[in-house]
Amino acid sequence: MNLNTEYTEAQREELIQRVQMQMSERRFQHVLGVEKMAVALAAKYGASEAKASIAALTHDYAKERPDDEFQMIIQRDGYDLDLLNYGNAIWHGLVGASIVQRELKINDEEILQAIRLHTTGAAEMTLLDKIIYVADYIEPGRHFPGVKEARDIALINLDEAVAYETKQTLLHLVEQEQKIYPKTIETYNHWVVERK
Ligand code: DGI
Ligand code: FE
Ligand code: FE
Repeated sequence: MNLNTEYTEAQREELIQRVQMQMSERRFQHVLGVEKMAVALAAKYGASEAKASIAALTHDYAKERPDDEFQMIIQRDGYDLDLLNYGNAIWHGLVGASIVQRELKINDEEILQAIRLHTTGAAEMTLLDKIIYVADYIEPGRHFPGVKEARDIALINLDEAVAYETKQTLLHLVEQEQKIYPKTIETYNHWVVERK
């Protein structure tokens, strides 16, 4: 994907087809929902709609890859080996971005970073990072307690939406007694505690 040229409808269609081949119909519909939300948020908050579209369409590209593929890449490419103590939830974005880069030839660093951070967030996030993080949470196909509140906040204040989602996600993970990835805690400390 060469972003020096325009992002044409034909390129978008080709990307959609390649993404669709990688996942279940259900997940593909989620991805289309995230794209719709991300483009709307980009228009509202003044980000590149093309980059929002591409990052949204590719954010879960690697989610259905087997664990051993991620484990191999983590060891081969010099990632922090502590990552091996986590699973697909953490790997599919953080490591998945390198699969997107290699297979789809998407080299735009802003897009790749938004993919990397889409699950955990980070203390430092660009406008595009926030848009993908929030769009993933509030896309029209999501149904869970609190999603309406998250949608309402996202229309008013994007940073507030990042904080709300981060707190809800952490509450959910603790409730389920899931292992918390350190970056998820950094996101919480920055956006929920320090930003106040
Ligand atoms: O890929 P999606 O389902 O569209 O959404 P996602 O990438 O935001 O989240 C995937 C899962 O990861 C979701 O169930 C929440 C979970 N998650 C987020 N932060 C952490 C986490 N799971 C663990 N174990 N630890 C985390 O820090
Ligand atoms: Fe994801
Ligand atoms: Fe997603």
